[in-house]
Amino acid sequence: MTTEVATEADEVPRQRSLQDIEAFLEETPREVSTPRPSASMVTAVIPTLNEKEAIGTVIDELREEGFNNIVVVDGYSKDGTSDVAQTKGVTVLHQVGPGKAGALSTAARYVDTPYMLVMDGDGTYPPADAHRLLNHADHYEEVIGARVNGRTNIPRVNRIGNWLISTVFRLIFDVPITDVLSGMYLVRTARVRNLNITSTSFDIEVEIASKIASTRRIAEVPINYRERIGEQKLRRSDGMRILSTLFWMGYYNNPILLFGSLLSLSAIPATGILVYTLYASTYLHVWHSAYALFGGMLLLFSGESAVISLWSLAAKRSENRILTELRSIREGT
Ligand SMILES: Nc1nc2c(ncn2[C@@H]2O[C@H](COP(=O)(O)OP(=O)(O)OP(=O)(O)O)[C@@H](O)[C@H]2O)c(=O)[nH]1
Ligand SMILES: [Mg+2]
Repeated sequence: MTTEVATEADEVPRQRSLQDIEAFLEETPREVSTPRPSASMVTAVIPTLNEKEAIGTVIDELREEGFNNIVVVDGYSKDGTSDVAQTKGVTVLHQVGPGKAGALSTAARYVDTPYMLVMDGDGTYPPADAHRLLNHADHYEEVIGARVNGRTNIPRVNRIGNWLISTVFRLIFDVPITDVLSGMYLVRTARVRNLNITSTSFDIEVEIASKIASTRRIAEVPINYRERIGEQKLRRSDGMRILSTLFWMGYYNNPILLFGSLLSLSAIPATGILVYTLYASTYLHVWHSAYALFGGMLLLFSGESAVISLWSLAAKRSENRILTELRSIREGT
């Protein structure tokens, strides 16, 4: 007799909503009443790629704030970053798997505290602000530090890209997150370990947040952002990769919304065809009945697609409200 074994691939988010509801209903009350974690329950995870200039200061500042569990996950830096980190007496790992995503997957397998505080090794995120994240750790699986003060330290192109991605993220997942690409966030280690991460680069933040957003246990608090020390590692091509990951996460979360929105874009060629037909009829005195029919049908089709995508958005939001309501009943709030 053969026994069917469910593989990780079987659990890809196709049935995510049902799984989330089941997971939610199975949550133990013990988890709900977890007190604010102390710094000893947190491991600061710092992914680094050639951050020799800043890493020493980042480690010192973390210790000053009481974070003594520190893991630097190095991406095989050539500038001696790992040597500097080792001299500071912290754990240094060398990542398995590509990009920043590989570094965080490696950390999740290693870390043995309940929480991971992820932050860049470039001196931009003040460790003092990490306490703000900890204050909310009992209610959420992920708390993001939203870069509210010092936004001018984010390069202009990144600021625009970040705004665009966060706006689309909010629309798809219906959670109040304004800085989904922030490099500083507190997350439950077990949750990251079980996420079945598929990102390979800077898209890791969007992947973690998307997967956690479906459980409604994600929040953000304002933090400060400082000038970067050393050279930026994020490239333009990373922006495209982040968008593509967001596209797939959106597809798994609400495919009707995604395809409905894309199909409703057919309103653009439809309008073009109809405007031309009108122009030809008025000024050239030629009537293109086939164009008029095709343009009209395309416009009708895009209108229907828009209605369907709005309907699916409303349905998803109702589902989210029910989940939130169930949670507050469970927590007695
Ligand atoms: N281990 C590892 N770390 C990486 C890799 N790529 C980037 N990092 C680190 O990830 C962190 C974020 O990279 P940054 O270049 O700061 O990217 P960013 O924060 O989006 O861009 P900035 O606005 O310039 O800070 C930094 O600490 C990098 O050193 C990688 O491939 N492996
Ligand atoms: Mg950075």
